Amino acid sequence: MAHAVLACGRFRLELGRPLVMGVVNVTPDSFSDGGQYLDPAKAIARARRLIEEGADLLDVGGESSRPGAQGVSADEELRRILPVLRDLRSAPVPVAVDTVKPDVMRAALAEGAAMINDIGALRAPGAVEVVAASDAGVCLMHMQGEPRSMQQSPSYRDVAAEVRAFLEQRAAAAEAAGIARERIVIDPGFGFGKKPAHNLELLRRLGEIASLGYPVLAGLSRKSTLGAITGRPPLEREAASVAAALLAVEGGARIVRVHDVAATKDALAVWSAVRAGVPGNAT
Ligand code: HH2
Repeated sequence: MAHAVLACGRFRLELGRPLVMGVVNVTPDSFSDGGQYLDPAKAIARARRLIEEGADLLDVGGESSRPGAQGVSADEELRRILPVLRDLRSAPVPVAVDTVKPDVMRAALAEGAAMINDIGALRAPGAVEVVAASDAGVCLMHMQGEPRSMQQSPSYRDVAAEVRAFLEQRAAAAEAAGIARERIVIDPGFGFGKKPAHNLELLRRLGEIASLGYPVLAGLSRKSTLGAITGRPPLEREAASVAAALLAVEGGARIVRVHDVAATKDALAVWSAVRAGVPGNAT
């Protein structure tokens, strides 16, 4: 079977092996690394470091979506991310921008962003049109509620079935608006309006999401479910995050969104080698 491909801007990413998306949070308040990379020079250095560590793509965000986050204006978001995007314009890997705002999407695409990563799955008025008018890839993520209140009382009758139905509907809306299928990635949105039990069930049943036929992106890195399991604070969750990334890939994810790129790459190299049956020659 031919390997799936993700078309995003000037890139075509082969999805025959799991890909690693490195997180660059240009924010003062992200849950695990808030404030560390708010200075553009520090964010750029971080991005370059993640590329050196083997990131297959980057995700640059200027607004935290942690539970309880208040949100920032489009102007402030752009002030944070544009210097980083400008510097990465000719980066060897695609740069995604993590935003829910059509104005931010438009400006980011004009600065060379190759992908829009939208935790709101292009539900903001005008968002689908902005992406459709570009050649960028898009990640459509499931979230119940909104960051300010999403962890207050998440509830589902069947979390995997509901997330699957939502993603199927949002992907159909994107395709209907003219976004080609090979530009679309779907994401169950671990931690977005979900209790630990919901996240674990989604991870166990990730194959049901993958069965929609779009590449699945999974973001479990450093998240609080891993803290609930290990009792560790965010910056001590690297091993747990690597384990979760491996489980996601085993469950059918094609892209994992992580803070700790080098460790995740090593773990996935082992996974790929076992899969390929040829040590040292994993593809
Ligand atoms: N998780 C976060 C942010 N964006 N995008 C996708 N597609 N999937 C995710 O799971 C996801 C995401 C939250 O992580 P982080 O960026 O580290 O934190 P914050 O939102 O506090 O900046």
